[in-house]
Amino acid sequence: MSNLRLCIQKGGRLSEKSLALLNQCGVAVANGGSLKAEARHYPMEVLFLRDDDIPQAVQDGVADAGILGENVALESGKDVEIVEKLGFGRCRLSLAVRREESYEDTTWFEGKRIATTYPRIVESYLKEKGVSAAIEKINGSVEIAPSIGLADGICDIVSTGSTLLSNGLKEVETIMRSESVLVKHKDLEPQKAKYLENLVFRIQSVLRASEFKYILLNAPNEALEGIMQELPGMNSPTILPLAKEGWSSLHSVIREDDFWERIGRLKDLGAEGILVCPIEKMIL
Ligand code: PRT
Ligand code: ZN
Repeated sequence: MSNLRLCIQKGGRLSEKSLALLNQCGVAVANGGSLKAEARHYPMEVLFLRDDDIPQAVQDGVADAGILGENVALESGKDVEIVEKLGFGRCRLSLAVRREESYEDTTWFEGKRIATTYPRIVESYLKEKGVSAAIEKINGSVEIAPSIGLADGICDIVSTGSTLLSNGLKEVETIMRSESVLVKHKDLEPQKAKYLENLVFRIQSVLRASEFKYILLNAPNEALEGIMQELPGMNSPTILPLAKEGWSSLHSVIREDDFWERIGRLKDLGAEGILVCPIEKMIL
């Protein structure tokens, strides 16, 4: 029976986090610098490739699945299916021009030259906006193109914005937001599809867990109803009586994103002794 073949980026920004995610899923992979590694505890082998080569490998069935930036998957134009967004490697693909330009809207780019590593994405964006500009494909150091007279503007990945800033550029349009994604071959054989499905199930449990915290608190019984309104939880909270007469302990889960606001309200409602713990896996 053949194992699942997953390719991940070799030695780039996404490599470590891809391996860490697999590890959290109980799949141990040694990154010993070789091109291929057998996973331990899972019927899978991992190929280490340049991110640009992953879409082709997955399309052609050289690999069954891959982890890469959504921007690279889209730019490749290859026929692969996005299975899951993975929440790391977040960035945006943006247009930028010299800081001193007075920019109002995309018509600024009419008849101009744009340097980018993402010609397909830029072309389809300009088409949608009805702007015609010359696209110069370059493979690295896109941010210096305007200062050396190679282009009027650029389209590149932006994360903090400090690369643009230190090259005298300003971000003027966001074309897309991107994060790492799991992609798969369009037509996997049944056994491999099962292995991948199981891996996706584990990934989802890990990702979901990172969005929530486990919360335990004590409260007087008469405050419980109000507190429960604040804690929708996974289902309904667990309530256990405390040795102290008229008091209970309540256990539930709470979303990470509005965590501090809710904690404030819980205290106002009479909650005491609040404990908050990370959740490692969350299976619904
Ligand atoms: O060798 P290989 O071809 O595999 O790698 P690569 O050099 O093509 O890609 P790599 O490892 O740099 O990035 C892999 C993926 O990480 C990208 O395709 C994005 O999906 C994602 N990602 C997230 C980023 C960034 N953040 C990022 N900040 N990719 C690149 N950058 C670069 C950007 O090109 C620019 O030079 O960082 C600079 C901007 O960062 P700020 O923080 O200054 O705005
Ligand atoms: Zn690359």
